[in-house]
Amino acid sequence: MSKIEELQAKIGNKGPVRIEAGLGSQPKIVVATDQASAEIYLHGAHVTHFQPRDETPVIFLSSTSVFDGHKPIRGGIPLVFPWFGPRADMPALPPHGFARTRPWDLESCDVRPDRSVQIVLTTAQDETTLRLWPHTFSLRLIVIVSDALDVTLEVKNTSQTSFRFEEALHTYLAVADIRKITVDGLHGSDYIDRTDGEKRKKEEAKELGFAGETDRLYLTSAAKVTVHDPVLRRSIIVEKRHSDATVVWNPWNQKAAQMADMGPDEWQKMVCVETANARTCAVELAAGATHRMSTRILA
Ligand code: TA6
Repeated sequence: MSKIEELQAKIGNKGPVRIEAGLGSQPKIVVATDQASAEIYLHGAHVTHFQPRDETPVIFLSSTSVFDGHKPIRGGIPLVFPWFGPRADMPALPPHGFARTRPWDLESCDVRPDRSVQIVLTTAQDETTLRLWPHTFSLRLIVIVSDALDVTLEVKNTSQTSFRFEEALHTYLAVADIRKITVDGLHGSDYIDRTDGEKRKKEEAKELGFAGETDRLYLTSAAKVTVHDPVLRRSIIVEKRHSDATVVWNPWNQKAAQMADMGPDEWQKMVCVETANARTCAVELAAGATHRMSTRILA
């Protein structure tokens, strides 16, 4: 039995949900309800598509992303765990940790009474992760597709001692033109400007606009963030729970040109608004304890 047949047999005949061979023949879960459509790859438990009915896609996916079951997917919602960006003490390790490059397992798939679909994916430590990070853990990604997209990353510490970790739902939102959008919900928050020597600053803009490379880690940002897109005449709302940090990122033309997996000029069509806990917001998790960080994305 192929992996795809095995997964299809596991979920059975679930009406709005099916398993398909995605790009690079990688298994993906396809959800199509009367409220929205969504796609999730098992590689990295990676949501690559979300589109409410009567809307254009809300999530951006690069047309040149690699789908080889090893490299991270470019676009969608990469999962960042257990460190954010390059690891401070070991910069040679994979940036953003290993959750986004792991093969995840399908735990369950349910159509709920309100016709939303809940998919749960899991992974845990193995020899590879223990070489990179010496802790045992289990992760669950809970995705609910309704007219909104709800994503929860659950981290359980299965070891005998506490550990500290960083995390992010590194969400690539689809926009018509990065130069025309504005982002609100960040005014007054302290941030680390990663394009300016990691200087600590305070967000003075009531509405953040974009005119060049932007890479900001907001450290006092638990409230919802809204992306206003006047060209598409829509606002994307990113609500957060148990997340004190928000990252806003666009590579702009020069950085994007160095990225082999970002399609030509596609940097103009995306903005990352990441629900996160990083740096001073990193999570300290006691032995046996569980932490859940969630985002709800609606347009
Ligand atoms: O979250 C923003 C960021 O850390 C940027 O610094 C940027 O490089 C980006 O993530 C993408 O990282 P990646 O490892 O996916 O190329």
